[in-house]
Amino acid sequence: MKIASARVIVTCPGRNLVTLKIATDDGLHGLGDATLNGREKAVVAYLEDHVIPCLIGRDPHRVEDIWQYLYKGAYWRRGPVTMTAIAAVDTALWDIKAKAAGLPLYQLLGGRSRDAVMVYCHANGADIAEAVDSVAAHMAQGYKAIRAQAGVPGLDKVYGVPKGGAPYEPAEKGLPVETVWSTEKYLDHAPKLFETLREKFGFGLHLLHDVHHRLTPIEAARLGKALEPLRMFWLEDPTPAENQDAFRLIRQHTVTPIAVGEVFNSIWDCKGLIENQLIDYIRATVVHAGGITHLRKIAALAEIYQVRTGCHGATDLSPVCMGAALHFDIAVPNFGVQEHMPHTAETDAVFPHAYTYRDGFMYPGDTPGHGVEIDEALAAKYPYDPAYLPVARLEDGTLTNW
Ligand code: EZ4
Ligand code: CO
Repeated sequence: MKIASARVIVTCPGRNLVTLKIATDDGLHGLGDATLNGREKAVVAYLEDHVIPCLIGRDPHRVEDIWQYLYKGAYWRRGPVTMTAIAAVDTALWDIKAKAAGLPLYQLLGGRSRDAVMVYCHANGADIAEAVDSVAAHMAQGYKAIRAQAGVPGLDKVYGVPKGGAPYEPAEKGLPVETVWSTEKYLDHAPKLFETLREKFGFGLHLLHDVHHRLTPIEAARLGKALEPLRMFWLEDPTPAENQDAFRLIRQHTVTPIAVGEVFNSIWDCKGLIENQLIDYIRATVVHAGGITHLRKIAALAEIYQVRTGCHGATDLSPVCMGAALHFDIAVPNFGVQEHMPHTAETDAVFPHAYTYRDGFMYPGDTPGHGVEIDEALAAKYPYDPAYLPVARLEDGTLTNW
C-alpha cells in the first residue's frame, strides 16, 4: 500500500477547522485534525508546502517511521505549528491502518481498558446564581463532572463566560478583542462560586475549574488552598507552564489536584512536571501533541508517576480530534477524564461520526478507523472566516496572559 494523495480541507461551520485527508493507492483514506485556533493558515501552509510532497509514495503502515521522519527530518523540532501538522498526518495514518485491519482504532492501541469514557462539560454564568443554574442543567443531562466558570463583579468579560448565556466558544470573528483582567477581583470571588456549588449540590459531583494561566505561582497556591475544603476534581492551568518549577511552589502549599498541558506540544513540555510529580492530570491531546503516536508516549511516562490523562476537548479541536481522542481514552490505562464541549449541529453535519454521548460518558463506536468522516460538499459551503482568541490587559493597560 502507498500514499497516493493528501489534501488539506479548511471549513468554517461556525468556527474554522482544518482537516488533512490522506488517500492510498488501494482506495483507503484517513483523516487527521490539523486545527490550531487563530493560526490555522500556518498549519495549512506547513502541510501543503513542506509535508504533503514528502508523503507521496510512502507506505502508510509505517506510522512510527513517518512520525520520526517528520520530527527529526525537519531538523527544527517541536513547536505548535510543526506538532499540529505531524499530528494530522499521524492521526490520518492510524485511521488508515485501523481501516485496513477492519478494526476500531482502540483495538490497535491494546483494546478497551474501560467500558466508557467519563467526560466533563462546561457550565458558566454571568454571576454565581446563573452558574449554579447552568450546573443544574448539565447535571440533568447526566454529566458526572462539570467545569464551572462565573463572571467576576467589576470585570466586563471573563474567560469561559459568554455574553447572553450562550455556550462558551473559544475565538471570535475578526481581529483579537481586548479584555480587561484583575487578579485581585477574581481571587476573592472564585472560591465563593465553589462554596455555593457544594452547598447546593453536595460532594457527589466532580467539580473542575480553569484558571486559564492567569495567576502567579503564589496566587495559584492561595486559590488552591482556599478551594481545598471544596475538594475539586482539578484546578486547571493555574499559572503559565513554561517554567515548570513554578508548579513546585503551588504543590508545596496545596493538595488541590492540578491539571495542565492543553498548550503543550511535546513530551518535553511534560517531562519535569510529571517526573517531579508536580501535577495530577496531563491535558495534552491528539491534535496539538503530535498525534496518537506521541500522546501514547506522554501517557506512558505519566503512568509510572500515577499522573492521569485529561485531554483538552474544546470546540476548536475538531470532531476528528474528538474521535481519535476517544479511542485513545478508552484504551489508555491511566485515563482520568475527557473534556467535552459539544460541537454545533452544523459542525456535526460536516463531520459525520461514530462516537456518542450518553449519561455523562462518551463511546468511540466500533466503526473501523477512528470513526469520523468529512462531508466535503457540505464543508465547501463554509469558507474560512478569520477569528481569533481575545487578548487580556490588566486594569492599567499592561498586556497579560489570556
Ligand atoms: O482556551 O481551546 O479548557 N479549555 C480551554 C479552551 C482554550 C481554547 C484555546 O483555543 O482552556 O477554552
Ligand atoms: Co483550559
